[in-house]
Amino acid sequence: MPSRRELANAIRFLSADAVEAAKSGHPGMPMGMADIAEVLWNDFLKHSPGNPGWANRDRFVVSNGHGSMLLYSLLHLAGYDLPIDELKRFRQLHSKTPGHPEAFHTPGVETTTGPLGQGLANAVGMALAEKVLARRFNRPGQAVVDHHTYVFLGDGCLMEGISHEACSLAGTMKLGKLIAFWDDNGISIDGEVHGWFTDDTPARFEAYGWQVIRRVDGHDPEEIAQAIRTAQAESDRPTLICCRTTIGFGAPTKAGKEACHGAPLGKDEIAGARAALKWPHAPFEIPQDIYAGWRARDLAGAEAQWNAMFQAYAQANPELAAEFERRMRGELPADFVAAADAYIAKLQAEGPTVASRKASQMALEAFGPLLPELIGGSADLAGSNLTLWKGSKDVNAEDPNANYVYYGVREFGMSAIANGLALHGGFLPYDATFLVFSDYARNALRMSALIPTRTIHVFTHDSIGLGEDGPTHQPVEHLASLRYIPNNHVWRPCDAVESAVSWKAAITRTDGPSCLVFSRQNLQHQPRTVEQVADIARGGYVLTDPPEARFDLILIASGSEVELAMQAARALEAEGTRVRVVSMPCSNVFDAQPVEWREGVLPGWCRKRIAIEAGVSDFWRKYVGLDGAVIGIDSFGASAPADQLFKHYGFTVEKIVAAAKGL
Ligand SMILES: Cc1ncc(C[n+]2csc(CCOP(=O)(O)OP(=O)(O)O)c2C)c(N)n1
Ligand SMILES: [Mg+2]
Repeated sequence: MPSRRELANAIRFLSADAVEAAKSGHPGMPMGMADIAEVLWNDFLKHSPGNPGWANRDRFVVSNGHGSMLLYSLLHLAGYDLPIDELKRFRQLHSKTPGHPEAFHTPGVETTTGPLGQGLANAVGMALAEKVLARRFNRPGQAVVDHHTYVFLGDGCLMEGISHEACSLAGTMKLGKLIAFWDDNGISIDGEVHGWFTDDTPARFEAYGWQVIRRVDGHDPEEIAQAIRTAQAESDRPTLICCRTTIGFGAPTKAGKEACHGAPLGKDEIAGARAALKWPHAPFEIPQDIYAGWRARDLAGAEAQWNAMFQAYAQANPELAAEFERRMRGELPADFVAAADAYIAKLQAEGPTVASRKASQMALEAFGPLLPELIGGSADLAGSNLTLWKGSKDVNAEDPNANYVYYGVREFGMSAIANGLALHGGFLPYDATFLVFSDYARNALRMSALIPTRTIHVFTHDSIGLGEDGPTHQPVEHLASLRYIPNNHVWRPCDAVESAVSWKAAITRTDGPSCLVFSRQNLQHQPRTVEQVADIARGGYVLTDPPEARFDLILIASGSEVELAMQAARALEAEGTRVRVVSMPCSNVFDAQPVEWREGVLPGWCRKRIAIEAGVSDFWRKYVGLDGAVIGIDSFGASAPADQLFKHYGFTVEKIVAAAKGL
């Protein structure tokens, strides 16, 4: 039987040799954290290499994602479907081993990491998911949901502000099954961290309400194992294990130095490490006894035990078991779509004139009772975002149906935690803040689209229409910039009906996130035929046409500007101009429609077009072309009542009529 050090050295050399072959990558972290990973994976981690989607597996996140080769080595050695050839193709096009770990790309990778600190926040979301799901589904003697969330992190993750947001909340929420390993190696890219990172990290985490295990030798398997046992014994507080390590452990001249953080070691240095660590094997050659050592534990037994338990559980609680499986598969209840459509039809008939943020809350009231997987929250703006509905229950309360997180003022942490909730499975998360503060959450929004996760980001106070709070609170460039994130769907509905449709679209979407953008002020209901109600889901559709077949001009608008476009259309009609009005609640979805649809809505022969949106004008050029005009805002807003602001910035019937005449 190989020694623990030999098992860990397999990680070290797979990592260093893969980086060498790729001529790029990060050998230092995998060589430094190899001993910790070896103990965690071989003695503690509950997982199923042949069944990476096993619902009750421990979650393992590498938040310092530059150490991706550590994870790929672990997955390979433990027997996941990641052959050695994929490690040889580290960082190459279409390999299973991209530069940083990518979820849904490599079996066993739980989340996409690389942007430092965010994996840690995802892990907080996963631990929260475990806790809330356990309360809902576990029965005495049948802990269907009962696993840990382990996360590796580096100095960089701790320097990032998001680590404060996420870890502060994790302490408050008492996520006792979250266990974090700090790679305390004193090094980041620019060198020894004492010039830029001198926090008392253990004291900081104690202040958050965490259990902190100090001064663990990250190269001593016994100390590591003892720390993990102590961490597991704590049920209320998350645990931070502070592991002193040497970056690039084993490299003769580069160990302990930033030189091995993010560059190949080089031929001589690797040869020196082979000699120092007594690893005589050629690159990518792993002796059978090393593989055997990595696969010695009876993992299948634990999974079989769980399966047997789940079977008994399902017999005793068939509905609960079916519901658990449905939620973990991420499938909606069978009756959801029909119920949503009935609600939307009813709204169209009733025609309420409300703020779209209010319409959003109405949609939550209608859809929430149908969706136990819905888990909401807001960054301390519940009363403004209108994210609470009658069924909302604080996750901190001991309620089996808890479904609401008071995130506090932590936008970035919130959205990254929501992504973690989605990744864990069993939940459909929505989060919320003012649209202008989407910037604070920005990279987590990008990550929802990239991973991708089904996360719903609610943003209210969508324009100068929020009024007196002024330019700091008035988004201008945000709508366009969110639309530019690939795979992101940004909905800005014009009334209660479009609001409900955008909620339905976000809920039924399976391959990415949606941003739902709502107004503070009331928005007038728009009349529609049954067909037009169905058209909303296309992202852009004809809201009104002149009685004659032909029209002279197209007005395109979103959100609060749609009613203005309708008023302008009537004024233009009175003067003899025949106008089509296009409502464009989601340009991302519209752009993905077949050309026939897009051409049907915006026919090429009609070059007289005006787009109207209280945001930057450039975005709309692609729809109006050089012959058209855009009425937008290309400066910051101002503090004043909303109706005065709309006038001041030219959102008036007169301005639109004048623009039409100028085409
Ligand atoms: C948000 C973010 N900023 C910057 C980077 C670039 N970056 C990658 S690793 C790193 C240094 C991290 O230091 P540490 O976590 O101590 O890693 P170690 O060198 O110890 O492996 C930086 C700045 C990044 N990946 N993400
Ligand atoms: Mg470091």
